[in-house]
Amino acid sequence: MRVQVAIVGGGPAGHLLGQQLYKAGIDAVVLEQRSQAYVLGRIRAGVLEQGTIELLNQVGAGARMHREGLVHGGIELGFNGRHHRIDLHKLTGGKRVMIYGQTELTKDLMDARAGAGLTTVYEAQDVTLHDFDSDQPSVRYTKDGITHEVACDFIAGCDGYHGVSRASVPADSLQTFERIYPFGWLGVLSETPPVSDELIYANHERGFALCSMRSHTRSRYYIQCALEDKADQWSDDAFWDELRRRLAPEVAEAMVTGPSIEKSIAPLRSFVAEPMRFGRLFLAGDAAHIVPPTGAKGLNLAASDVRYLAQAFAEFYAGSEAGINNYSDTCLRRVWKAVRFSWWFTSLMHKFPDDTGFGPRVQAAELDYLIRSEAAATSLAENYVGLPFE
Ligand code: FAS
Ligand code: PHB
Repeated sequence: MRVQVAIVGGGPAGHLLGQQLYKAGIDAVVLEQRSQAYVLGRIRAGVLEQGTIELLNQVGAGARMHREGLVHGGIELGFNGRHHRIDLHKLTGGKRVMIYGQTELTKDLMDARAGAGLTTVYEAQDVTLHDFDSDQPSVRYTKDGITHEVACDFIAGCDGYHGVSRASVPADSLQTFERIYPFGWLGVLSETPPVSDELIYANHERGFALCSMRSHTRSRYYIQCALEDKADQWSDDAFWDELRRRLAPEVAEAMVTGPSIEKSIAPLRSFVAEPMRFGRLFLAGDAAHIVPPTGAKGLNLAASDVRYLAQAFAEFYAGSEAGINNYSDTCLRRVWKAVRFSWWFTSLMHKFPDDTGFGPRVQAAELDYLIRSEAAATSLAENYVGLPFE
């Protein structure tokens, strides 16, 4: 097989890149190690920035998002037994975010790709990358016991944190930066009406809690948990009790509980690999960076990476190498701002095990500053809705 771009990884980054390239008349193949059902079974992100929404519109995969997604103009900060609304819409001159599950977004992109008759190879095993330091790179994979080779002009490494793409780069060509947080998030999905119209981020002495949703009938809740916790150690009742302990009384009182339809623990880390380009190999999304989900940036950063990458490939085929040469620096300027915001919001809202009285006092001061200063609230708001693209 020969294509212009071989995309490794069929998550949101891979499929969003694939759809943009299709619209630009650039042929590509998506190679995904898991089955389509497995990819769609992973419950992950829920908040889309304006820029991500616009990309889905541009590639013709936004119709169901606009029908079923929930547009939010604010978030709530909970602390000291009360909630305070941050008016995102007012503070950012009219911007909002969309609540629409990553699973749904990925399904819409997969359906759009299949509808256009484009090739995604699911259950592509033993993917290996070759000669990306030359102008004739290739990718090999095994499917049903047969080894296939894809000759291409470019390889897009959209295969996430544990993927093969970043792992294929010689260690001395890569610099990584990491911060591991001493806690995780225990997440529950339930067919229960959300407790609030908007998301509630709660700072509590027992730990962080987040009230989110997927629709008017399906809720997504998280509580900070110990790194050594296992999801199956937490009964549904234990989860609901702990969640309610961390919320204002009137919210806890109003909480509709029910059986969990998904329960999982995600570790929290900040991670950046630099640069994001190695010859004809370009990293995008979680393959290049990871942020703690507090700031709802992971999925949106993947979208902004592939927005720049699709533009860069289109410019290359139109005769300019400026886009591919600037890709890594352009992405990293935006990535580090999102890494900073996610680190700041995580540091503000979580209980740190080794914290003496100093840490919680500084958190309390920052929260008090946020609800009293329009400048402080504006900084949170403009980062949360997504900073402008360069
Ligand atoms: P993904 O990891 O989504 O996709 C990579 C794809 O590549 C996967 O389908 C994988 O199977 C495939 N792959 C891996 N290795 C391969 C190989 N060798 N060959 C072929 N294919 C390969 N973000 C938020 O904003 N909010 C959240 O609440 C949130 N929760 C998260 C919870 C968890 C457990 C995780 C892991 C991430 C979470 N994220 C969250 C971040 C998440 O949404 C990512 O940012 C988003 O999935 C990034 O998309 P991709 O870069 O496409 O990576
Ligand atoms: C979610 O709904 O999964 C979600 C929302 C906001 C976040 C993280 C996760 O910051």
